[in-house]
Amino acid sequence: TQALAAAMPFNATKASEHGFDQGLNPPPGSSATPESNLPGGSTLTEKNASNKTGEPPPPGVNAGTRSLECVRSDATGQMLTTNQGVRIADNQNSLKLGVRGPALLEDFILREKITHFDHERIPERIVHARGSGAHGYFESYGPLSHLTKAAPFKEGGKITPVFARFSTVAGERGSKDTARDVRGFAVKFYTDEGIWDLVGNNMPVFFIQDAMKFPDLVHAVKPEPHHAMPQAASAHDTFWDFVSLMPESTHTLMWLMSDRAIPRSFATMQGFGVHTYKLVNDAGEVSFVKFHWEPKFGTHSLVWDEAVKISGADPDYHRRDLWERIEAGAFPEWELGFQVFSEEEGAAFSFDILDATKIVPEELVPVQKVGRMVLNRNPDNFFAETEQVAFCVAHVVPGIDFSNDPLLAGRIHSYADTQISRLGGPNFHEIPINAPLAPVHNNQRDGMHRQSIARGRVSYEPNSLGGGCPFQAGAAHGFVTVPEKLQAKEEQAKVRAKPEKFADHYTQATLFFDSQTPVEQAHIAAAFRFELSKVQVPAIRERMVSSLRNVCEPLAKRVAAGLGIKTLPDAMPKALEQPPTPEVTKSPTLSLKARPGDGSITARKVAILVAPGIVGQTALDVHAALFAEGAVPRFVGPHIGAIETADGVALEADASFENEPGFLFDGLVLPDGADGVDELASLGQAMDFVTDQYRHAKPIMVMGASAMLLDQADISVDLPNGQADPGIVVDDGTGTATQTFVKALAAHRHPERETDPPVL
Ligand code: HDE
Repeated sequence: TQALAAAMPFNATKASEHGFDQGLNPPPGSSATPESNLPGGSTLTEKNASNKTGEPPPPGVNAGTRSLECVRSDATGQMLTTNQGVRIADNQNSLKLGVRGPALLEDFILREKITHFDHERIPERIVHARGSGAHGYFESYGPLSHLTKAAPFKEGGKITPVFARFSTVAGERGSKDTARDVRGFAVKFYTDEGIWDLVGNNMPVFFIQDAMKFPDLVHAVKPEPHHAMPQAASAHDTFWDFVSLMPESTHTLMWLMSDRAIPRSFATMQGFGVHTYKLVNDAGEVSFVKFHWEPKFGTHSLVWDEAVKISGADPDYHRRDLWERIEAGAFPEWELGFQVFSEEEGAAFSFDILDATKIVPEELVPVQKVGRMVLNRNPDNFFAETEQVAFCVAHVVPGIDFSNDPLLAGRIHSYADTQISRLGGPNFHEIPINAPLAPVHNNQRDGMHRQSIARGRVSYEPNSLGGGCPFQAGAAHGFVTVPEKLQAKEEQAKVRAKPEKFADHYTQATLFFDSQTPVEQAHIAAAFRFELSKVQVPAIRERMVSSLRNVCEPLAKRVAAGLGIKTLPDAMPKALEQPPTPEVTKSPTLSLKARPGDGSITARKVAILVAPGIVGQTALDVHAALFAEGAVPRFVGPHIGAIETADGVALEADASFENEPGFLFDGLVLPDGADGVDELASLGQAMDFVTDQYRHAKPIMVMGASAMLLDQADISVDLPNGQADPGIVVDDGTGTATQTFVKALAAHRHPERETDPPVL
């Protein structure tokens, strides 16, 4: 190589022009090579020492944040400068001709500051504008080489850094977190072989079957164009007009009206890839796969009344929860599951695996757990990381490939395209949060905001001037699209049409409804009633009821009764009168009851009510016991700060009835001490606290004198059927109450007592 170099007429200081190894890197010390571009820079051995604290990292490895190190800035102890690095002497006054004179155009410091400010917003995402993200890692359980050659699954224990973002869909960037909506569940894997984005939702099905309908769906659900209302809500005419005319959306509507649409937190949601994807192994063998994320802490939801109240008291409820869990070290965690089936198996199913409005029931194809994801680091800067992260369905790595799902096809196009206007050009992959850890070399050049400085004069391929570099990786190393057998000749015509099984719009909607518990079914009926009652055009309400008659007659009747529709409209004509017989007619795993999680109370928020005159010691004891179990107990009183206790024990209220009302907590402890309890009983806000906890079916622990608070709130410790309410734990002094309460908290909610909504 040296000899060849010497023989060629080229500038010796630019050896890279000729692609010689030695020339690819600058001479030692002449510049810093970004660590992420070093060969082997993607082997993930580095400890994630926190730049914020300098402390060793929490358990887990997170090399994904490493490439962000070179762009993190910290102003501690630094002087203020312009963007050009010129120190600013006075940041209070613009430059004027005399103290009372006109401001001068010459003031480059003022103009730079204001100009930058004028442009500091970027367009929000068209959908999923409201969201929150965090860093973490994915750990593979075992080698999956028989299924896929994808880098994250190469060996057991393999760690791949990730960045995950959760979102609502319809609301704008500043809208509330607890809207009734689908939640986005997007994960960026910084794999050794490039970026893999798994851009999913917290529901396994979607409203439409073909990308052609996506702009219509989004226009229908977004605020209506004439008056820009309602914000972050599907309860309006245009949404229900559209979906009632699109029976393929019925299955997803059942999910949207279910408790899944009002999650308790991002950490307690399932996630789904939705589409069928392909896995490819080294031998080129293909399996079909559905991706599932299963939360360690269970799948839990809010009730509607609670969600409505929370949206007023804390619109950042989910964002705050995610942030606080991670800061507290109660790291959100999910297991990744694969449902794997062959092409032949898929072809034999009663539904089409290319139809995103269908699930593959777990009873038909079990979910195998292949690894876990832990989110263990909050971003340093929301804009730089969470806002600028760009997920793209087209980002796949060798070992993963697309199916022919027509909805997926549109997505493969849309995501990179939308970033061009949202992030200002085609170089968004260079923004640090989006940059792969794997090295990037190609002949793409220039464009707005280009960061990398491509060396040499070659930007084309084939070339000889660059020694042929960068060269094709070939099938052994590069991404190869799975070859697919051509269809039978008669199916090869170019058509705008759908396969026949796509026309079965109701079988799985019925499967979902029939698999829910009676309480969950009541919530679904109530949600339809609420949403449709907001629709002003009666014909739309009736059309929806006529469609529901194809799902479940009693559901249709219940919704109709809730809307004051006396005579049921005729059932909507079906596109497919005789759909294939489904493999399963009940799938218990679709109910939240089947997804309790690990039984822990990690990160559950518990309010311990306090007021002057309560017994301090027992309150502190419960606090300590709950804290030891991983919960987040808070003393909540008439005001924050010191509270005088009956036994003289020092106690500080963390929150007040007005700054953290009852519905923000997962459980409630009522204290002992007659004077304190009298005080609580006299306060409307304290009694609302108790009533909301009961009404929302949350656990309540009652100590000593507090029993009278239940009486005053007209709360029975028994259920209507006479059995003891398992969610109300009365401390009988035997010392077991706290443990019983912990179990009641782990169950999350006690719907046995629920009369809200009333059963029709
Ligand atoms: Fe998206 N979707 N989508 N989507 N989607 C976007 O991309 C789109 C669909 C999902 O946290 C946009 O960067 C089309 C299904 C998530 O940044 C946009 C179609 C699923 C996120 C877009 C769909 C999703 C998006 C807006 C039908 C679940 C947020 C901003 C053909 C599997 C990612 C952006 C984040 C975001 C297009 C349907 C999930 C406009 C065309 C189905 C989680 O490109």
